[in-house]
Amino acid sequence: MTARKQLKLGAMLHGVGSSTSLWRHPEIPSDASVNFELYKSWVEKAEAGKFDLAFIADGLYINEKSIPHFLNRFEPITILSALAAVSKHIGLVGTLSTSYSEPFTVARQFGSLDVISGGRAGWNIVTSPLEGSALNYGKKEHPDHDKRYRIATEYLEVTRGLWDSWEDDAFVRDKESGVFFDPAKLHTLNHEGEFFSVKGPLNIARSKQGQPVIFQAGASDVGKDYAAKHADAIFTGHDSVEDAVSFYQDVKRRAAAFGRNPDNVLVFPGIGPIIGSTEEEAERKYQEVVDLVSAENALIYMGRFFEHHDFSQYDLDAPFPELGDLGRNSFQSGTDKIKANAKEKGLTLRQVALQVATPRPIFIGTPEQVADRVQEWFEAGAADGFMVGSSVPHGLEDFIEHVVPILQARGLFRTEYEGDTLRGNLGLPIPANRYTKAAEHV
Ligand code: FMN
Repeated sequence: MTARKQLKLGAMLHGVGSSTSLWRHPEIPSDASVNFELYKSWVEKAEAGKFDLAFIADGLYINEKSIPHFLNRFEPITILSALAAVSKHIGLVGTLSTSYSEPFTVARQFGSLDVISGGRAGWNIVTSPLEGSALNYGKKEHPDHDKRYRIATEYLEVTRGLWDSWEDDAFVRDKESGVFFDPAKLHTLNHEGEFFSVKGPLNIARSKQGQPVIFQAGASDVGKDYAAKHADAIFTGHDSVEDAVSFYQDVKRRAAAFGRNPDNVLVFPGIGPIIGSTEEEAERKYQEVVDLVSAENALIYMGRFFEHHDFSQYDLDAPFPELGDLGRNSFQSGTDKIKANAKEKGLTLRQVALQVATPRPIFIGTPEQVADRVQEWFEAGAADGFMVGSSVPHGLEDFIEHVVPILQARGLFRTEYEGDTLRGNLGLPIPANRYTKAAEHV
C-alpha cells in the first residue's frame, strides 16, 4: 500500500493581525507585533503541532493609513534568526522584496539563516506592490509590475548562483597541512546582466538542505509563470474551492510546460480559520471581529491595495466606482479580483469594502467541520498545504490544538517530523550544486 499523500501546513505569524481593528479585541495583546515572547510561543506551538513552517509576511512602506500590524513590526530575517535558536524542526520562511534589495546581501542573509537553523530557511519572494516603497530606497520611481518580475528573475538567478559558490566539501579545514579550503571547489559567479552586476563568490557555504526553499507570492499571469518556472512553492489566496482548484491546475500546468515536475511546486492557499466548540460559537467569534470594523476603517483598509486611494470621496451606497487601471501597478492580481467581483455581483462600495476588510471565512465551524473543509480542498486538488493565520484571536492556536489532531487521526498530516530540514518537511529535492553537477556530467 502506498502511503497517503500528506498535507503541508504553514503558520502565519501576524502580530496584532491582518485586519485594521483586530488589535482592539480584548484577547489580542496590543503589542503582539513586537513581542518576541509571543512569536516564540507561536513557533513552539506550531512545532509541537508538527507544522512544516512558520511564515513572516512583510512590506516596505507605511503611512498613517496602514493597518496597525504594519506600523511597528519585526524585520523578517531578524525575527526568524531569533526563532531559529528556539526551534529544531520547523521551517522558517521570510518575505523579502527583489525590487528593493541587493542579491549579494540577500543571498548572505538567507544563506546565514539557512546555516544557523540547520537547513530550515525559506524565502518568500515578493516584488513589492506599494509605489511608496521607492521613496524609502532613494529610487525615482516604482518599477512597473512586469518589470518588477523581470528584475526578480535575474535576481534569483544571481542569488542561486551565489549560493553555489562553495561546493559542499570545499572547506577542508586541515590544521595539520594548513589547508582551509580547496580552491578547485570555490566558484566565482562573475554575473553581468540587465539589472545586476555581481562578481561573487559568496562568503557563506550551503546548508544541509543545499539552498533555501523559494516561495513566491503573486498571482497575476506573470506571477504564476514566475512561480511555475522558479519557485518551490506558491503562497496564494482564494474565495472558493472552485477558484482554488483552477489556480492549482493552472500553476501545475505551467510548471510542466517549463519542463518541471509539477509536484515540486507546492500550492499553499492562505486561510484564517475560525473554530468554535459549536457552530454558534464560531459565528459569534466572527461577528465580534466584524463589529470592530466600521465602514470608514474598511475603506481605508481597501484603499491600501489601490495605492492608498481615498475611497471616502464616493457615496458608500452607490455601485463600486469605476477605477480604470488604478491598482494594476501594485497588487495587480488582488485589485483585478476586487473589481471583477464587484462588477459581476453588482455590489455597492460599502459591501465591497466590508467584504475585503472582514471576509466571511470559508473555514469556519467546529473542529470537525474545519477539518472536513481542509480535507475537501486537499482532496479536490485545490492545495498541497495551507498557510494558517489568525483572523480572530487564537485562530492559529485553536487550529493547532483542535484541528491538527483530527487531520492526524485521518492520516492526512504527520504525527512526527520525517526530517529536520525544510526541504525534508516539504518532500522537496535538495538541489545539487551546479558546479558539482556539471562536473558529474563531463
Ligand atoms: N507583497 C509584499 O510586499 N509582502 C507580502 O508579504 C506579500 N504577500 C502576498 C501574499 C499573497 C497571497 C499575494 C497574492 C501577494 C502578496 N504580496 C506581498 C504582493 C506580491 O508580492 C505582488 O507584488 C503583488 O501581488 C502583485 O503581483 P501579482 O499581480 O502577480 O499578484
